[in-house]
Amino acid sequence: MFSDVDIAKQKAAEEALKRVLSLKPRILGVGTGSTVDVFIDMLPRFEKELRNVTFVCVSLYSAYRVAQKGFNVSQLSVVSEVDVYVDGADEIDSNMNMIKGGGGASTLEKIVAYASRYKIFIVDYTKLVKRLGEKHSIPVEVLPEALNVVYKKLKELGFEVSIRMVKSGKYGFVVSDTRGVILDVKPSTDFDPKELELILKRIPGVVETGLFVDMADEIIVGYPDRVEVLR
Ligand code: ABF
Repeated sequence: MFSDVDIAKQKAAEEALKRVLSLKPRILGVGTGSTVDVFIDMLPRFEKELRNVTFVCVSLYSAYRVAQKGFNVSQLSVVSEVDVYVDGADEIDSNMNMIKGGGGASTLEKIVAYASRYKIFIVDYTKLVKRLGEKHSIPVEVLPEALNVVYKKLKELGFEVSIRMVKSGKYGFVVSDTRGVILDVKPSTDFDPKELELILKRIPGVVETGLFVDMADEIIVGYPDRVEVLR
């Protein structure tokens, strides 16, 4: 049985696929997460149209899944420009700013988004918020060597901070695909995403943050009975 949220994700992914086909990318960036998983599952339906597309993925997991379906996957390191990027998000505000990186991949997500000419984000309706930070902390990826320095600085700046831990199996820190440690930072209720991004990025050792400001060209919001496209 599919939940309303599952159906909403499917609707958003389907719409994104239509958009991708109409944009005819040569290089397609693919994000990660459960909504993107649905998108990846739909790719074989358009095997003919996508046969000559090169995929660049932000996680080993997505790269593995796209390759398993028989598509061409390239390393991000040999690509400097991406035509279209499709990814999910954790929260989206009314200005189309986002928190991403709940899955720990925000660094590669931001690099591929930055390199992409057209950026499409696909979410279900539960991701829309009035203010960023309502439901999620902001993931901040740090160099392992800088963990304590950055942690202390963030506390001094007044943030609530926690080191992301592996939730199942053995205890330990989550380590990203880019070998960073993730700090989850809870900001004050009232913050300007652009300013906060600058404050965080100014701390040496911070590799990237999950704040995506002015990044989206298009956000496809799935509902159980429709999609809405924000531009
Ligand atoms: C990626 O996957 C992340 O930036 C975000 O944290 C997450 C969204 O996942 P889901 O689609 O499972 O909600 O896009």
